[in-house]
Amino acid sequence: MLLTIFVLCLIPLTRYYQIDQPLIRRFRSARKVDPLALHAAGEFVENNLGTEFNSDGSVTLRMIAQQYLFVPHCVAIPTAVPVHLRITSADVVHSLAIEGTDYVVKIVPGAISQVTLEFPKPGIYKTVCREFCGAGHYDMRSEFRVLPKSAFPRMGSSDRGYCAAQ
Ligand SMILES: [Cu+2]
Repeated sequence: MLLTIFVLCLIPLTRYYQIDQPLIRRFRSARKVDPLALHAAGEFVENNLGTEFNSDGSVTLRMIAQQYLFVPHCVAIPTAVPVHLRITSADVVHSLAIEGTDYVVKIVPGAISQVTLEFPKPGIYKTVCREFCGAGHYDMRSEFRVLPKSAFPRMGSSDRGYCAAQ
């Protein structure tokens, strides 16, 4: 009996990264957003989604996960620069897994997940949701188009990069 309890207690420890940091952050009240008001105000309004070039050469990529899509559906990213992905959910728990890499980001409504990614080589990276989120889960996909830096036009500070803009 004691052993069973002990083993059950160990499971959350081994799954720490899945249970997980956005959720813990949420209770620490850092990086909170209102999932029902993402479109209304704040950094996740529609014309702020996509890639933004920062003055230090890095890129900030803002996305929303919702049943059953990622917004924007396709984003353009330059190679070999730090990409600060900031993503949140408009409804339930999702995750963003980038095929061909080890990157998986858990996305929890009410919290912003932030990770820094880097893509050394150009290519098309398919991304999928790996958290079962409902009937349309298996169609929940998007695409990262990683392009050489020269493929990007000079973007103003209010421009955002996504595939249709290329
Ligand atoms: Cu899903």
